Amino acid sequence: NPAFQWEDPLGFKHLLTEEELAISETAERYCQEKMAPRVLEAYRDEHYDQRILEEMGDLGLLGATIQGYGCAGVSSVAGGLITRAVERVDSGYRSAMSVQSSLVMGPIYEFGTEEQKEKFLPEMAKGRLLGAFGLTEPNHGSDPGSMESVAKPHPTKKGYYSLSGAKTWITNSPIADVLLVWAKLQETGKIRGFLVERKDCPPGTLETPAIKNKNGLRASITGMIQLDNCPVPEANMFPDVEGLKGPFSCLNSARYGISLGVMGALEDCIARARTYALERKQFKGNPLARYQLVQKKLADAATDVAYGTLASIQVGRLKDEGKATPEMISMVKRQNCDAALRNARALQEIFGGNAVSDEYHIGRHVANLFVTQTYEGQSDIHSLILGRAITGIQAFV
Ligand code: TGC
Ligand code: FAD
Repeated sequence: NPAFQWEDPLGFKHLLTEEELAISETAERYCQEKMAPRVLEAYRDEHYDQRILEEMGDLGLLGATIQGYGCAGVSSVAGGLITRAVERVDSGYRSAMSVQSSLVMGPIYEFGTEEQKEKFLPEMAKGRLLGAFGLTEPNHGSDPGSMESVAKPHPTKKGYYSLSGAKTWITNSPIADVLLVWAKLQETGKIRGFLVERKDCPPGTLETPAIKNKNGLRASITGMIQLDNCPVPEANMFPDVEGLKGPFSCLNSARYGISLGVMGALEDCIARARTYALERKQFKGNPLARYQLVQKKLADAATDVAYGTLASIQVGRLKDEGKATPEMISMVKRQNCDAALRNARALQEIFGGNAVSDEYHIGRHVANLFVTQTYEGQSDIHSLILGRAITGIQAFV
């Protein structure tokens, strides 16, 4: 007789292949043994240990869905299981990895020239070159189509563009070696992607100041990208893709990864809240877990994890068959991020005053999950993407 597993209530593991199970186990083991012991200090100090990316590279966890160029070539579901394992420890660690894998390696693989792929992908897969993705600007977040960053032919350097503009809230930017910057070509007004290599930028043309004192995602580094007539060789522009579908195609993979990642964070909240509720006693020596209101919080969260995980597995399978639409990805990104934040906030109550101590970890997850609901399309923006698809009416403007 099968027994109910509270860690996997609807048995999603039965849907995984042997290879996906093995990848998930490798990622979980690494994350719990090597990442988890670092996270408290990293979060307190707002410090990202760059060796993490190299360690992940050694295990083949970076750009894992890419075929060739030193990458593992696994399924989208396996890629999502990696983000789930990383985000079980911390959303900031997952963020640093998602940007590297989905938002920089992904577009180089999808849109880059053969030279760009060979130059960047193998080193990025090893975690020796770090990437950042610059789309959001100080005046344009949800509406990146209105961006002001501009690229024009360089006035003195033949074969170069000159990039000017500012990007903000950019994960990894202060420490990135290669910054994928989306800017409008002055001559056409169309958005194009440029690979800006920090080592080649003359002094004063590229600045990447950190945004300090964040109250979420403190274990990842976030900053700005400021470009002042920065020369970038034409060979570093993606040759063919133009318009918003360039950056948005990469976002499809990253948003998919987040949909499973946040399930990992919520699973960690459930496990910690369950342990706490079983140990903490109030009113005549009863454990908190004895009380119905506490049990409902755990039941709600376990149900949302089970449903959210199954939905993401389904979308991942369709993605690999070329049958997933961007709206499906909006649906699982929005639903799982909202559910993770809502349930994490409810589970936080179980810890009473101890929730305020970072050593119980739940407050860190809650602060992080607010960010996951905001970046890569805030949840209300995904509602409008879905509403447009349902009604045929555009409600953004
Ligand atoms: P819209 O008219 O909808 O689309 C313009 C063109 O883009 C195409 N497109 C897509 N293509 C592929 N996949 C998608 N998901 C796509 N969404 C749109 C579309 O087909 C069209 O192509 P074409 O050929 O007809 O020109 O454009 P809009 O300006 O009306 O867009 C509105 C909206 C709200 C959908 C869009 O702007 C949006 O999604 N806003 C949210 C912004 C966002 O997600 N920013 C993410 C920044 S990166 C980030 O947060 C990284 S955090 C990483 C981490 O740390 O983990
Ligand atoms: P706004 O666009 O100003 O929106 C504010 C609020 O208004 C939101 O709730 C939004 O839903 C709502 N709103 C906006 N327009 C509408 C509308 N038409 N109808 C209804 N409601 C609306 N960006 C990158 O490019 N690269 C990165 O690596 C990256 N990393 C990030 C890391 C962190 C820690 C954070 C916090 C953000 C990061 N971002 C990154 C930026 C992120 O994508 C944006 O913050 C996000 O897209 C929202 O943009 P905004 O902050 O400008 O909010």
